[in-house]
Amino acid sequence: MAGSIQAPVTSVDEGRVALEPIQLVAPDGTPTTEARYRRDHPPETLAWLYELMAVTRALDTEFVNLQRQGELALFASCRGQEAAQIGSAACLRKTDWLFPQYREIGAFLLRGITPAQMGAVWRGRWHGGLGFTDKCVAPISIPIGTHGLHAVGAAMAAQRLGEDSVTVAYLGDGATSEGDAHEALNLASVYNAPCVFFVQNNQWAISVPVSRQQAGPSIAHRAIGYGMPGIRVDGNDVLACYAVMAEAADRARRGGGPTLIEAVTYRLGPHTTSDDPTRYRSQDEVDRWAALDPIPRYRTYLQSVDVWTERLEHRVETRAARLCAELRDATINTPDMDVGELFDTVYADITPDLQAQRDQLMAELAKEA
Ligand SMILES: Cc1ncc(C[n+]2csc(CCOP(=O)(O)OP(=O)(O)O)c2C)c(N)n1
Ligand SMILES: [Mg+2]
Repeated sequence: MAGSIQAPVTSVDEGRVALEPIQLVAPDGTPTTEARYRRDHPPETLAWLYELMAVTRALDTEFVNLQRQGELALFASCRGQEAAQIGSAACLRKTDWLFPQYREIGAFLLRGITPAQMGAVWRGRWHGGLGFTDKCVAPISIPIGTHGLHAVGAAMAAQRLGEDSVTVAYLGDGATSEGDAHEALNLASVYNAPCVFFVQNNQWAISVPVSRQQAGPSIAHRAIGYGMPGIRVDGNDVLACYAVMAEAADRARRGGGPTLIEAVTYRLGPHTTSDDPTRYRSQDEVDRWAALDPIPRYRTYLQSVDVWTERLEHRVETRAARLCAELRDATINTPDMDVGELFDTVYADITPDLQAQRDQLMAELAKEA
């Protein structure tokens, strides 16, 4: 009966989702005319964002080197996505929970997760991911899309505990095609959860282009159907990513519910070190996006506002070199942890089944020794 259908709790003006991404700094490093958001942060903040992006790039490169030298089986580079990751995480509080996919090295660095801790994940040590939660960062999620639901659950928990923290789910463009992502978005909007969905649309899900992920105008436009604000942002513009995330987090914190942000960016490297992207994308396309590299763009902007100095560059290079050395040393030289702990840390008291498995593994390892 049509008359009994209730109006939606939230109404979103469909015109709010603009196709043109929000941009505060143009690719040539000049400020745009966008006036809704601020770009006039204190010089220390502007310099800090640059430092984080540049150090992320350096660490990412060192990770790839370590993999190529046979020290890691696999690595997923975030080259090209530094602005999206740093901008989106830098405006949050340290108590806001991040739920990453697997490519968010920039966000990890920003949260103070050490290179050794990041390296342990990609080295495949059994304790890889431990220590992340101390920084309000969930362990990386290889099963695509599942962590969106965890982010919503954590947001709902914060809501019930009366905390004003926000959770952020980092999803890829490919992840938005997963049923879990739909469930997470729907649940968040129905429960008005303080959760921001930050989709890094890096144009590819392995070899599948974003055009095969959705038939609508954009990923952000799906927000209309969920009854939440959706916004497209230039994912290669760190100040724009900072601004739209700050706005969305503030809204969520004040009880205004979730937001779907689509950061339009590009994965400059292969999907992982096991991938050969020349089999599915053209060099022309890569070159076009390389010209939009977020780091030189932001450096040009900082030069124009007199924040970039030789001293800053030197500080960045020194820190990058130190952290890369830490990563290399920890990855290669950290002794393997006692594998027995894998069983001991599941429950407060080990169950008989686990004890039997532990004994069996230890006996087999003893035979090999
Ligand atoms: C549930 C699930 N299905 C398939 C895969 C295999 N897989 C790994 S990465 C990936 C693509 C993800 O693309 P996107 O979400 O765009 O993230 P990106 O890798 O581009 O950062 C797929 C399909 C997986 N890990 N989990
Ligand atoms: Mg992708």
